[in-house]
Amino acid sequence: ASTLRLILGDQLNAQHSWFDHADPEVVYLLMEVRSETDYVLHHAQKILAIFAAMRAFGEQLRAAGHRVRYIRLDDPSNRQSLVDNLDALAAHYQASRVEWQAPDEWRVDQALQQWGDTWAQVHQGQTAVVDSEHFLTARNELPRLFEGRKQWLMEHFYRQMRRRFELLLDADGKPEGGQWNFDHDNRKRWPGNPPEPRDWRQPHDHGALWEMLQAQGVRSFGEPQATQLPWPLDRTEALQHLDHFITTVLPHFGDYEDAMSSKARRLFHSLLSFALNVKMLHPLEVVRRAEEAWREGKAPLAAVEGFIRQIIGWREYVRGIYWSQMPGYDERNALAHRLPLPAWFWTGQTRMNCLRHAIGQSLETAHAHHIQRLMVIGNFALLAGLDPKELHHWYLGIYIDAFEWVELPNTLGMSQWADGGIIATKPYVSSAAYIGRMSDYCQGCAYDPKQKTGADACPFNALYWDFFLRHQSTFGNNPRMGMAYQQIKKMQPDDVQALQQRAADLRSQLDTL
Ligand code: FAD
Ligand code: DLZ
Ligand code: SF4
Repeated sequence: ASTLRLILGDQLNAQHSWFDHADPEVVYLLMEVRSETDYVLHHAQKILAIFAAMRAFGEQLRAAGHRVRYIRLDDPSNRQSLVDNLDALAAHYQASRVEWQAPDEWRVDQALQQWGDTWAQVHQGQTAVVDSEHFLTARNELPRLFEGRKQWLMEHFYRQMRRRFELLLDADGKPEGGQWNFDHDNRKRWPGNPPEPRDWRQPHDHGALWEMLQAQGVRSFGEPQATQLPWPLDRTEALQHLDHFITTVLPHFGDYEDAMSSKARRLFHSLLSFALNVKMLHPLEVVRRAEEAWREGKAPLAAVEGFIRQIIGWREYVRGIYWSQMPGYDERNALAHRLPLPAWFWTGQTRMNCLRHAIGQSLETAHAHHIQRLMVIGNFALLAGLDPKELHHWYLGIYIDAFEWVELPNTLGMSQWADGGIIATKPYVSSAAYIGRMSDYCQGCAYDPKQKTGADACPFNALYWDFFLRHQSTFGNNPRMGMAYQQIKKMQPDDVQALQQRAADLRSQLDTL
């Protein structure tokens, strides 16, 4: 009788206590399966990077003396689903016990629980779900942390995390620098200087893996970059990335956190989301490194605080939202938006320069930074009224770091307000003015950011005003949106009508923009 331990593709945590010592009775299982490649159309780099990292992880476990059964996608014994393979492997190894780490996705969590219940009953075996030892908060902790509060504000959560982990606190337990949040310092446009750091990532050749995926008929989209895959594929590489980010990039992270540029895709972002989300890096080691850089005078407080907030604040908070709202969160559509995604979401071929860059870059690199995701792509989708579930599937597929626990609350909640305002107290929408302020996109655009109506007018402008008009019954009394409605009140009826007409024209021909 032996114990099987399943390791999912986003559970590549070499620090996990499972691996503290090698036990010949324990067989670790990793499997490349169609049920995971096919639940959404993935970016090619995402499948390649996950498989390559899983393979490297399996090898490293073996080298450390563990027993590993690694099922490749084209292995003839592969039944192509996690649970069907578990059935076969449990029989093969005559397992008396099967264990897995709590999955981060509701779908997989359910599937494994159901499988485990049946298997344990039929075979008188034991199952156990253990912690993934990655996150800073427990899955179901959020409702308790917000007990008695009407609005579940991230900022409230974040301050509790700062205290709990004693991050950026002075000797009296007060926030360093006298305030919790330095966001107002972090909204600069990037003037082209300091120069964007060179791409510090090490390219990997996974041409053979790509050929296998194609031979097996695995569908994907985006540039595979199979022979120069740039993502960190094991913990050693991930630590090198972290090191590079902390020493050379972090000092500028804050200033240009919200900036966008057609000349610099990464700007001063960390590109650590993949390594974090597949658990090669622990969130606490990342933020402690950032804090240390500040204490040593190597990075300004505003940059360090902003970076730490993304990880111990937003990242943990959205995970808590996910588990408090699932199942059913992915069905929410508070604004009843139903338009299909325009075809250029899959090609980047649009004359709107901001979207051409943000989507084109996403297709090429499987990455876009936060403001591109939120204030260009998400903003357009919300203004145009695209179907939030369709959009959710697009985001879940395209980004290297996209796993449902983090992608869904960001897309459906933060960016589309489709949850009715659980995450975002007001919708993240803007006209061309914001994009023009934070980027150089408008300068190279076929549309005129100053015009609201007319064939050359920037589509964001009419769609922006039309959004407020269409959703007046929902937002008209929201004090945080009062300004927009005040401005609408001052408009001439003819102007309002022209805006609505322009918006209707745009929404009827999104494919052609
Ligand atoms: P940096 O800007 O360097 O930030 C550092 C780290 O902070 C990130 O690696 C990430 O772990 C964390 N972080 C920052 N913002 C968020 C956030 N809003 N939520 C959770 N963690 C955050 N992030 C994902 O990891 N996976 C997703 O699928 C994902 N989908 C998104 C969809 C939309 C519509 C939006 C608006 C945001 C989404 N984000 C997602 C958040 C954010 O855009 C990415 O984490 C970030 O761009 C990753 O690049 P980076 O590592 O260079 O981040
Ligand atoms: C994303 C992904 C892909 C494409 N393929 C696999 C796979 O073949 N095997 C696997 O174990 N995990 C894969 N993953 C990651 C899973 O989808 C992820 O573990 C679940 O969504 C739970 O978060
Ligand atoms: Fe985007 Fe409008 Fe600016 Fe063009 S003018 S880049 S469409 S915001």
